[in-house]
Amino acid sequence: MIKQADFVKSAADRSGWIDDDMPEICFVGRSNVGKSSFINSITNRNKLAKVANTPGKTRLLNFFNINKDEFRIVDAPGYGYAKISLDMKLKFGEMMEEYLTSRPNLRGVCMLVDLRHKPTNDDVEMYNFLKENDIPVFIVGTKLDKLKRNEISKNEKLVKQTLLFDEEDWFLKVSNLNKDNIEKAYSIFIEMVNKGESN
Ligand SMILES: Nc1nc2c(ncn2[C@@H]2O[C@H](COP(=O)(O)OP(=O)(O)OP(=O)(O)O)[C@@H](O)[C@H]2O)c(=O)[nH]1
Ligand SMILES: [Mg+2]
Repeated sequence: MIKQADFVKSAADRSGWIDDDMPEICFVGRSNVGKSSFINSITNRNKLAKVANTPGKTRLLNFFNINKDEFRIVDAPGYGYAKISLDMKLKFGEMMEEYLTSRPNLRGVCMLVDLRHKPTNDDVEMYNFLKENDIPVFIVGTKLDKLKRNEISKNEKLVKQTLLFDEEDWFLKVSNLNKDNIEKAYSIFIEMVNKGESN
């Protein structure tokens, strides 16, 4: 269980990263997918990560210390928000690529997708990028509460097929609204942290 979560700092680039050996799990996902809500759900904190009404606002990596030095969560800006400038998009891509390809602390990525819809091209590109770089991925499908009973397994299949989901990765369907399956996330984070360490 996550008993303690503390915001450490924000970083715009490599100069802001923390210089130590603590394992990190980076959270990525399309704007508005429910990333901040999920971070708040798993940490049991209402306002740890801001639940923004304006999508695409965060342009920094935000570092959170979990359970007093067990591991860190790194919250990345949402991607795929149409209204940001091309310049911002390029800066975002550069920042993410630099972090995801050259951060020794990185043990895996927690990637959020909206269970209601087929993953977007941006989602597919992100997952491809992670797999090409041999990064373990934990796919979290959000907004489970919005699905009808008969849509649940159908939509899970569509998400997995569209992403070409790697069966070595992790997959969990959650609702941040009624907290369905939220309690299952922590043990997956720990598995990722431990698996990465033995590599
Ligand atoms: N019904 C339902 N709504 C959700 C769920 N998770 C998030 N939301 C809602 O979706 C909207 C976006 O949630 P955020 O957590 O701000 O999304 P985000 O991915 O952090 O968005 P950005 O920071 O803008 O990229 C908010 O209105 C949330 O209340 C969920 O599991 N179920
Ligand atoms: Mg957010």
